[in-house]
Amino acid sequence: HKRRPLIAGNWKMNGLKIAGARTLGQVIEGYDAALRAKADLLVCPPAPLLYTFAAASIGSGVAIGAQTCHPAASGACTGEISAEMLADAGASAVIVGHSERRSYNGETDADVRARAEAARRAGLTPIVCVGETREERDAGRALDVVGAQLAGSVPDGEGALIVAYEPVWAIGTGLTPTVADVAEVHAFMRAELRKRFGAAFADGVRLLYGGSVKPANAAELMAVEDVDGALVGGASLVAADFLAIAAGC
Ligand code: G2H
Repeated sequence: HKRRPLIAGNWKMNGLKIAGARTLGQVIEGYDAALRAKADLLVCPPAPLLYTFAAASIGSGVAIGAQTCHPAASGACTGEISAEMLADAGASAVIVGHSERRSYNGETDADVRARAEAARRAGLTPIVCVGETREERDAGRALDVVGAQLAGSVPDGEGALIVAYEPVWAIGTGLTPTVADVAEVHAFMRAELRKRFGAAFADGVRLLYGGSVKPANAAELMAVEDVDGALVGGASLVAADFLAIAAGC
């Protein structure tokens, strides 16, 4: 691998205190020397679990992240959580612009960029998500859509950055694009980042694939040159599966 792989678990709105702690404990216990040599691990639980997860993972090498953040640092925004608060709770990264947030919460590229900027301001690494819908892919527009989302959602400046390519039609559906399609999109994203930021920065950015990643398909996806890890939803809720995906790096 040109970049150290990252396997990130997006628990979405799943995981309660007791069962979640058990799963995290299994992930920590399973993150042995062989796995540490292969990949970084990041677990992104629902926000109420962040603080205890961060405390429980100290010294384990497993990092803890959040699933979204508000653009502002503080203020009258009932129900929202700032990047500063996530950092205060022990998160080191935050997913921004997941397709579920883009579609259910109406987040635009500009919103996603503002959240990514907030993450950097708070010292968190933003994991910026992009990806086309089935209709867009069928219309031959996948690269156009991904390029536009990348241009609009990734902040200026050479700060911390991870990008996740998640084709909307592959999310939670069990469907995955072909390895060739993933390779094409990831090479395209790398090229777009090089154009905008130069190779020195772009070649260091980790590009994750997300969408129905499971132990059975992880190894072939992780073998793609510009795939530097995975953003795992459903399979990250089972520690053995999450660890098996990392073992496939
Ligand atoms: C895509 C992915 C994780 P899943 O949303 O972000 O979820 O692996 O369940 O498709």
